[in-house]
Amino acid sequence: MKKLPFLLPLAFAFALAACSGSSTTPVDITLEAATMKYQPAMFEVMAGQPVRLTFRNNDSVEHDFSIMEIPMATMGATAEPMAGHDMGVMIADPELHMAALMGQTNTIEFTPTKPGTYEFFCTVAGHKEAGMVGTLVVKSP
Ligand SMILES: [Cu+2]
Repeated sequence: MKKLPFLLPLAFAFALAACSGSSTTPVDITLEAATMKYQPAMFEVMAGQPVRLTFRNNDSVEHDFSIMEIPMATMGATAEPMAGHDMGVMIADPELHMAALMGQTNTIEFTPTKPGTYEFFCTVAGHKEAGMVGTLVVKSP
């Protein structure tokens, strides 16, 4: 039992995996991008509730959905990268990220764990400044 401290992080990782693998059905949220805006620009989810977020890009340029920091049951949820997607100059990688080329749709699943207000935005150069920014509200269950 002297090796227990070494095993603890492992047990913690398994516990997290067990949580994210729960049978809770994810809530479906659809977010659209058009004319340099997110629609809706604000949406609410519950802490601990798995979210399946669908991002539909109806614009004529590529866009993405990014949150720099958000506590999640699964670390760093990132959708499959899309060829040709350019995140521009970023200081750090966003913890939650998915891109969609023009006319395409992408999906990401994550489980927020901490109630709060989180800013989401598009990392493509100039897009956030042009209005591609919104708010994700995580409510207490
Ligand atoms: Cu954009």
